[in-house]
Amino acid sequence: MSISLTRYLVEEQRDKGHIPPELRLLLEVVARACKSISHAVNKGALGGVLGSAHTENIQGEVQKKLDIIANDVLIEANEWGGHLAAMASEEMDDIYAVPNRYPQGEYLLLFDPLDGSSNIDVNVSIGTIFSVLKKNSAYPTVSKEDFLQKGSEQVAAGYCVYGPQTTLVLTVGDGVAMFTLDREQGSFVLTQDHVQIPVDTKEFAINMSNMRHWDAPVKRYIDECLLGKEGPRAKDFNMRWIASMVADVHRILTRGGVFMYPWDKREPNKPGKLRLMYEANPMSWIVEQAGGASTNGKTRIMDIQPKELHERVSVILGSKNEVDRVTQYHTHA
Ligand code: P6P
Repeated sequence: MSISLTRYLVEEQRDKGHIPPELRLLLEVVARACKSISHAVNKGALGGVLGSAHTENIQGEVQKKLDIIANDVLIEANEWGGHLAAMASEEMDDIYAVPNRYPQGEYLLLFDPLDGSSNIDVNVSIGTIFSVLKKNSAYPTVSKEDFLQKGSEQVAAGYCVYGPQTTLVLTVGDGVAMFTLDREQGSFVLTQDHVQIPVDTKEFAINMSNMRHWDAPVKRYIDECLLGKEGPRAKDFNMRWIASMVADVHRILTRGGVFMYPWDKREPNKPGKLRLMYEANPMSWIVEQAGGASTNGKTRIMDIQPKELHERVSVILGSKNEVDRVTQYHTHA
């Protein structure tokens, strides 16, 4: 008997009391939006959705057509439901307050609507990452400051990877569950519950072309991996880099590994490339809920107090013993 996402969320709400009805309904809407995005992604060239939109986002990155389509799908699916006060997106400079014509809710939804978009045109897995916070202030209006909460304040986090399968991965604080899209039924079906990341691994994910720019602790860790059996680790390592965080993290959730996008000397005043609020925080909660760890090399990512909505962070996440080792190289250099 297969368990649908709806049934999983009803049981998390009704039987376990982990989430209130409003949050359950919000997550169902987000999942439906991911289904629509998956449909658009799967059309590819046939849907005229590939290529550049010839616009830039706040990150100064050229937006792909599908970046904007995915963003619009999430906004339009979520703005009328009455669950949200506002949304924030990698693709929008400022927050998007729910229009006055709709009821205001108590939740804040943050997302990277289509992460890994450099892979869209070459048919490599991409994904949507989302994070849910509660609007704590009692003021009727909502501001950017309402979003600036630590990752430890999240009430739900997830991603949807658009690959050979479309798989939604979710945590509401009761472990990590994976749901695969059954295209015939049009529904997400539970395919793995209580996901656990092996604490040890022989696989690392990093963009090796940046090696000459790395800080010493990162260089030490990767050099030791490359020395393999002959080196201090006394085992050979494998390397993967999909350049799509969602796909790399999904592999790590499935078979272990360590993912690293560390600070480097190319832009020394930037703490890293990845964004804290809607990439690192949701992925960190998922990884920790699956028994893994996630730091910026020195600090638990979910303990970082955000100062800006689009701030970046250095990310080391995955198999606990490897993340602990990389962190130790930074803190006990
Ligand atoms: P690079 C995608 O653009 C992204 O934000 C992450 O999904 C991915 O891990 C990283 O950037 C890839 O960066 O520098 O290797 O292209």
